[in-house]
Amino acid sequence: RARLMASRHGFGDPLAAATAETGQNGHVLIVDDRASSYERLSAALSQYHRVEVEADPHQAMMRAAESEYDVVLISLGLQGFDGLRLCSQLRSLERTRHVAVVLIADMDDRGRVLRGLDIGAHDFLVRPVDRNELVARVRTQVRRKRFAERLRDGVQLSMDAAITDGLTGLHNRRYLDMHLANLFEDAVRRGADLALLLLDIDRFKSVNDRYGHDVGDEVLREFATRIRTLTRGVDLVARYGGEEIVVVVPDASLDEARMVAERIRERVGSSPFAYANRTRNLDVTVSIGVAARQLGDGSAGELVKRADIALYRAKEAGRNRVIA
Ligand code: GH3
Ligand code: MG
Ligand code: MG
Ligand code: MG
Repeated sequence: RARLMASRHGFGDPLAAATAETGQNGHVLIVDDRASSYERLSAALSQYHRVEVEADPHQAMMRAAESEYDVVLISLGLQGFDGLRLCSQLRSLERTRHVAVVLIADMDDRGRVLRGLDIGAHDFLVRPVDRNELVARVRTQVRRKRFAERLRDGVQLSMDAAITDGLTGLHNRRYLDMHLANLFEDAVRRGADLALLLLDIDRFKSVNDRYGHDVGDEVLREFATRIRTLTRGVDLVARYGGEEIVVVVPDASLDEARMVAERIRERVGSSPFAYANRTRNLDVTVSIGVAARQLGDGSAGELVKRADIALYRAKEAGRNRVIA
């Protein structure tokens, strides 16, 4: 694609080649109310970018919030409006704060240019604007913005990966440890209920032994899916250990949590788990220990301990049951 664009603009034009090299054309909004000025800017830039012009700064703000511009060029010579105000508005709104702002200033506007850079403008040009310099600086901003976007996406991805269990897609133990404490403190502050379910698949070792580790993994994924369908967005579902899952249910009493647990136990045990592309299936059951916050609990750890004891008793009592 870069090569196509380079040939369209001619290999002899180094600016065109460099712009094509970014692989992205960029979307530019020029905010300027003097036709003689914006026509020149637009003519120079539209060879390389998708360019729009807006003379009204209020409209410009609305358009910037609605469209994905890479660069907003703001003339500081607008009639009755300080372009710097638009600059700081763009910076303060979530939808627009990543757009690159380039100021176009008159020779005697040095003071405002400095203030503009202070409040977040990325670059500036002084009139009379040199065409090549304009194109080069806008291209640099498009590139910089794309680079920052890739960086942000990467950071987001690795943050997601750090709190997600790779096999089941549930939250991992680290996330549970971080947020269970928050949920507990929040419940104490509000004087609200808080319940915790500890789920453990029955005789899971024998699933691995009989059918292999891969089938065990498939069962774990299906187990997680069934639990997810029975919990709400506010519930915290996390893989606690190998075949153990914790469900934290805010605002639930012991009785309410017992009913949630009973529904999960039923959903797991009532129909067999498919594996090997749904050509085979096997029966799975789960034991669940339930605990709820009591007056005098000092930390969420005490809920986990009581749920663990209840789970142990459920196993002792013959498995495939809920004990609260
Ligand atoms: P019970 O809980 O009913 O007492 O019996 P169990 O056989 O489930 O008990 P145990 O906790 O001793 O065994 C859990 C097994 O889960 C052991 C381990 O091999 C298996 N396991 C843990 N993590 C994974 C995993 O990610 N994939 C697979 N396939 N197996 C796992
Ligand atoms: Mg276990
Ligand atoms: Mg066990
Ligand atoms: Mg088990």
